[in-house]
Amino acid sequence: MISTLRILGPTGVGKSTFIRNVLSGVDATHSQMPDIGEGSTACTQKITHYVVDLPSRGVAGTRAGGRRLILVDTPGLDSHGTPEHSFELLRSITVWLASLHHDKLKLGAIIYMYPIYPGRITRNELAIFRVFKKICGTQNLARVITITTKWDICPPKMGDDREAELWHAFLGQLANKRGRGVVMRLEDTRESALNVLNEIARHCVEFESEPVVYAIQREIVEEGSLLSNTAAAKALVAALAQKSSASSFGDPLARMVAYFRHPVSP
Ligand SMILES: Nc1nc2c(ncn2[C@@H]2O[C@H](COP(=O)(O)OP(=O)(O)O)[C@@H](O)[C@H]2O)c(=O)[nH]1
Ligand SMILES: [Mg+2]
Repeated sequence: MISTLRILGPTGVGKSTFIRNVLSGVDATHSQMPDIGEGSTACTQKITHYVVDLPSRGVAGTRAGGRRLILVDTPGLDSHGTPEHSFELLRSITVWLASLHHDKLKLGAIIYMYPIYPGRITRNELAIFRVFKKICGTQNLARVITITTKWDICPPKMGDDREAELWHAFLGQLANKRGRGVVMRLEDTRESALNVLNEIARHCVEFESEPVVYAIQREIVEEGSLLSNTAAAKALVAALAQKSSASSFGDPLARMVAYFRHPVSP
């Protein structure tokens, strides 16, 4: 059984660190290891896949034994400075999700990582959450696994406040709906990475019989929308326009439409 896990989150949150800890915990012989960034430097420039074969007895006794997990490391949508990089990332995430749906393959889970430290959630991060929500569809957020990092450098009281703030800003809409969103705390250790992986694998098993159609899959594959007309693309344009001053950015929508017409490799 194969479960594909898409890992998203801002640059520097610890996506590559998590994958590295998982790989070294499950199989010490892995030749390909993700590079770790310094601070908030973007090390992950491209979407990269890592294959994790769980031992047949499972990890710490889950039913997920013998399962193959494919971890897809995805750079932050706001990582690289130029809007074209963000457009390209949205394009590749969309192509990937749309082709999965088109081929009737299921996505095990979407994992969103967020650093609990430092700082409060900024307007720009809220805008990026909005893009993410539009990719998923609000009704599917309960299926997203949210992982928080950097607890070791965060004062405990502040951590609890941030977690509540994150829940409210990101997953708050779930409270009145199905309320099944999962938020997990991750440390930069092999043990913590495997515990979290275990929970993720359990989640995949639990929801296997209830496949989800994410909003952008529906829009692109079922409704035949152009990427620039999707809700996620519109939210990304709004996020980027908010971040940059109007004069340096030009007309964001026109710039995105032009990019999607003639994409160039970033
Ligand atoms: N203090 C602390 N640092 C972390 C943690 N996770 C990752 N880092 C550091 O954060 C930086 C960025 O990590 P990286 O995995 O490259 O982030 P990515 O851009 O999301 O892939 C690196 O210096 C990591 O060592 C954590 O839980 N606590
Ligand atoms: Mg990385």
